[in-house]
Amino acid sequence: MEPLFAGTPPTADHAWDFRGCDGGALDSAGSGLEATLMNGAACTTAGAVFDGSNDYADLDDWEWGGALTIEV
Ligand SMILES: [Ca+2]
Repeated sequence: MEPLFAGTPPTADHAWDFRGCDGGALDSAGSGLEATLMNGAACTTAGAVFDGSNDYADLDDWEWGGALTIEV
């Protein structure tokens, strides 16, 4: 089977790990940007859990653009 991606994956500019968080998570890249879970979204040891009704993660604002990839 051929790999879907050959080579070294790029390093993320920002990443938020919700496993074991406390209502939100700080950017693990050290930017200070915070993601806050809203409207019932909860932190668990497996990550953020959304109840299916109006939940979201509110990210601090930052300037971004150009080519990008988002992974969830
Ligand atoms: Ca909700």
